[in-house]
Amino acid sequence: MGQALIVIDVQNDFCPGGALAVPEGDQIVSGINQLMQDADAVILTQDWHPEGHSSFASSQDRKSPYDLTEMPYGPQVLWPDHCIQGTDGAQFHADLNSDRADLVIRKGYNPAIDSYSAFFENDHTTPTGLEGYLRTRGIDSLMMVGLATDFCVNFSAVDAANLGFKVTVRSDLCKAIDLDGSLAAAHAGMKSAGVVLEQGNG
Ligand code: VGL
Ligand code: ZN
Repeated sequence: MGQALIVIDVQNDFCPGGALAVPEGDQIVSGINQLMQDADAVILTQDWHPEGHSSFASSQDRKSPYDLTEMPYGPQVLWPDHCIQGTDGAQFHADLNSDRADLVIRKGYNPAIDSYSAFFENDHTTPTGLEGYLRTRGIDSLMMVGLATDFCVNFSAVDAANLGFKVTVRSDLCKAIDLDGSLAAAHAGMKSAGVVLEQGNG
């Protein structure tokens, strides 16, 4: 059975200079391009929000970026406006070899629900369709890289492991936001879900 490389949200807004910049987010791009060379399948995810998305602090009364709020589906961090559909910030980093992708899966387009994971929106029930795509292609093993380690990579890896995929995260090809211990919590959560965290081979 095949393996897929899943590249999470390597987009301008998550790189230095972007609206929700992840420190050193751009430094993983060339390593990811190299990994693409021997992957059976390459899938890119793209955070893709409509203007005024409910996860934006600007869309809520008296809230600032990085505040926590309560949504009908549970707690939600509020973010600066980012990855708005069609904007330059939502485009892939210019050096990412996006031509190599078999599939680009967009997420976060539902105005009322955020979507960190490549598999389910943050209500943990609405599917993105990626599971079906992978299963019908006979892919049972996933390598994950990208941004941000503690949000979209973490949620994607844990969901994939819970769905029964064999999941490895290349931590050296991910970068974190690290809000209030979120990176340590993500590492612990991924390990307990059975995700293998790998540092690469030099
Ligand atoms: C992400 C926060 C908001 C991510 C996306 O890609 O990790 N984080 N939207
Ligand atoms: Zn987002």
